Amino acid sequence: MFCYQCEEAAKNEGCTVVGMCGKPADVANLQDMLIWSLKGLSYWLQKGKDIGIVDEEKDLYVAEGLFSTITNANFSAKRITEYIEKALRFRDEVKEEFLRKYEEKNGSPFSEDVPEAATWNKKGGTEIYELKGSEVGVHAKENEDIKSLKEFVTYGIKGIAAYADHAYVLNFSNDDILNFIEKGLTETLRTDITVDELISLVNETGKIAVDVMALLDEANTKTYGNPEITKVFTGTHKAPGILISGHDLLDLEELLKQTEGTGIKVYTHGEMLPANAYPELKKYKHLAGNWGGSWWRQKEEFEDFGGPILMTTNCLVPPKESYKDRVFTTGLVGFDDVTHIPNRADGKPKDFSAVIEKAKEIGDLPERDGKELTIGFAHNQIAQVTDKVIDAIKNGDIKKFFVMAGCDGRRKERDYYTDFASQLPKDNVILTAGCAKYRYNKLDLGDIGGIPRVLDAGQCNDSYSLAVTALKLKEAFELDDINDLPIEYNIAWYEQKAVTVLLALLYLGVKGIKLGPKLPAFLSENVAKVVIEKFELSTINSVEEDIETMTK
Ligand code: FSO
Ligand code: SF4
Repeated sequence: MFCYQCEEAAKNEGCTVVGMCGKPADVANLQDMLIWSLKGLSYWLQKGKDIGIVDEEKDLYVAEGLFSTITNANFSAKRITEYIEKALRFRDEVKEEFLRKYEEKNGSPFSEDVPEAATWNKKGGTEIYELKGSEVGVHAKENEDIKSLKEFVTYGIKGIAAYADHAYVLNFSNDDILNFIEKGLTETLRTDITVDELISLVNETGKIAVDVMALLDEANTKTYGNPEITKVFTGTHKAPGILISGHDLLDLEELLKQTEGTGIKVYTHGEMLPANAYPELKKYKHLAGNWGGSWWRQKEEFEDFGGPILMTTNCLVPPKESYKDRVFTTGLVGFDDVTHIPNRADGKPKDFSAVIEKAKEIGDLPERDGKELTIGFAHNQIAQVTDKVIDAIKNGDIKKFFVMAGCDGRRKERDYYTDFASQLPKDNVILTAGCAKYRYNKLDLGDIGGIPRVLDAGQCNDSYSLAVTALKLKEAFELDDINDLPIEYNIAWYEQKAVTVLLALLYLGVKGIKLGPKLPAFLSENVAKVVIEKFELSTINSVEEDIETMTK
């Protein structure tokens, strides 16, 4: 195996024996094989589109397959093998249809050279797939910079795929986005692609990243209303309870409907916290609050919670035996020997009765207190106080905004973000989104004239909200350049959705971003140099140094 897609890559080079995330070598190789198979499928889907063949089910499958390879989503060799087989089956179906129609149309058979991923066909199951995956994965022989740029695009596309899938389940889709996913993947199969072509593909990935976050924002707000300022309880009540984690709001809504009137309370964990601010979700009174912090604390927090836990998307840590029987996965999440709730079928909701039964069987959770969190500062809510914000900036009450969006992670060096937030002079406001917030959202950082000093816009995709806020301020101050605003960016990354968010910000022209705790291992020296120079990107130093330079 070789994997360097996340911030935890061993020695900041890559995991080679087992993932620091717990991903075993066989699963890593199978995921590489799945990505390669999806590239082959994309190749034929793109060819098909050229002659008018459209297959929405297969378009969406490319996104779903990619989503399953995001860090901490799926650790099951069995499930990934099934996904590979489906990808290969879909690939061959679309290929046959294309070849037939092409010949009908042109009077002669299709005769272009095709990449190996589009034709490879060796029966034999998991072992053969693992072997092939180890050949076609990241360490395949290729120029370092080309490889780096191809992976940069692929990881950005993985995040796009995840966000597109979230929007799709809420019935919001955009063909251009799904088309770009396939185009981008197909481009990475080219052996003659140049560095310049790949750099423009990276840029285009950033554009589509903005589009997909806008689509998901529309999907979430049209389905569940605009988030509103909400105070969230962080303890537990004396009643049976279910903890739900991940990013999928539809799973939460269906769980809330199925638990209504049962006496069971539902609590959010990690990236599900922002759900508490949506009117159409908070109307369920048994959506009782949030338990715990960000994903990496789950071993202790799931243990302590006591009730069943439903994982709807990535950010699963291999569960401990002590609570494994209380963990349920759904969607693209997978772990062997953990109960999986199947997908919706025939237009019916998912059936969460197994989770509900578990909560009843366990019975009451203890009554526990917890600090209240204030959330819900998405762009619509901030727009309502724009005048107040502008006045506060003009009269010097607010000196700067610090966008501290992104991910949290388990390494000690991330204490930097807690220290940065607590030492930041009191005339600065933090704008956050994603699970990075758990490093400072329980600190008492106060407010500036009623504006809290930590404004939480939501999940990592709601970084879009922060970009909208920045663009609105740019307009209000009649500025030509977004970089002239009193906004600094100190972003933390962990996995591929954060790569997508970063690409979106770069596409929007944001310069001078600090990315930490360190730069991605997948950026080769030359590629890192280009990104650093072109976008004035840098990584973090000491808290004191960074506060001094950034508050100037
Ligand atoms: Fe965090 Fe995990 Fe949302 Fe990521 S929960 S680390 S960027 O998946 O997706 O923010
Ligand atoms: Fe290593 Fe991250 Fe890949 Fe897991 S996802 S194997 S921690 S680089």
